[in-house]
Amino acid sequence: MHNMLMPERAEIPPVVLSIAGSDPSAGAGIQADLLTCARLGVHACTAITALTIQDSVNVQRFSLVNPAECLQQARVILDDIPVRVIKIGMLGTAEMVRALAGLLDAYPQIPVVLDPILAAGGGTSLAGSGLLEAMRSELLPKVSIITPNGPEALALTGAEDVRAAAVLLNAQGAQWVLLSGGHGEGPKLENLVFQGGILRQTVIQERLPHQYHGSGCTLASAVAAGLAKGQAVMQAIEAALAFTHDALLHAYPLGSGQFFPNRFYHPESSS
Ligand code: PXL
Repeated sequence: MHNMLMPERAEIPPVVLSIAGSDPSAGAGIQADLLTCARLGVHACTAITALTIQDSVNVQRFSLVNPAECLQQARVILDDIPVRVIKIGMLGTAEMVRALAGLLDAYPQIPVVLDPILAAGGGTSLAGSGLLEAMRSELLPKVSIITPNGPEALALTGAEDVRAAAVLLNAQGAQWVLLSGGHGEGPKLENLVFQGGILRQTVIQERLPHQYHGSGCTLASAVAAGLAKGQAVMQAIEAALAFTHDALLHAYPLGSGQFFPNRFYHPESSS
């Protein structure tokens, strides 16, 4: 019998698995990943690593999900659903990193996009002791694209400038480094793409005036969504930078703090 609830030919979107923390304001975290992927036509499955308690100003506190339970969330999805890309956000502790590194070993064919979250936009640390070292030694060798901002790249490598940091991240195993330029100064920002220790692309953008909540999550998710749709790495990176810039250009204030990226903005429907 014809099933009235199923379209004749179901359009099946590509799937990203987002492993990240929950942000109740939906500016950052797993909610940002869901919104970004949805807007880009990608189905995001989720495995939650942490529950944060935060508003538009800052994270007040957070509690971590037990790593074994986080892994189970991911494993049942990976065993049932054809995940094209794994996107990783807030991990919180070295234990979570180690658990996840073990999981990734079982799925070596799935590309991994890592947004190395160390702190909330408002400054609160989201990194437990040993997190940096565990990320460096256990996670970087399994990463296809890492998307640090300047401070994250410096903290992860101990380098004194961001270009040297990107080269080190490649050397430590991350195949591609998308170093976002939002934390610098001046009217223009420089996003740099490194592969094999070599600068492959520079994308200059206008610096926008506000503080934004979840710009990094939006960027990394958009990269993951592009890869899931079959784009080549450089194409996915350039499209993600453009998408994030548009979302920030049209960002809106909701609370008293940072602006929220506008992931509903459609250029064609804006006139
Ligand atoms: O924007 C970084 C970030 C990522 N993930 C979660 C967060 C934040 C910032 O607050 O709360 C869950």
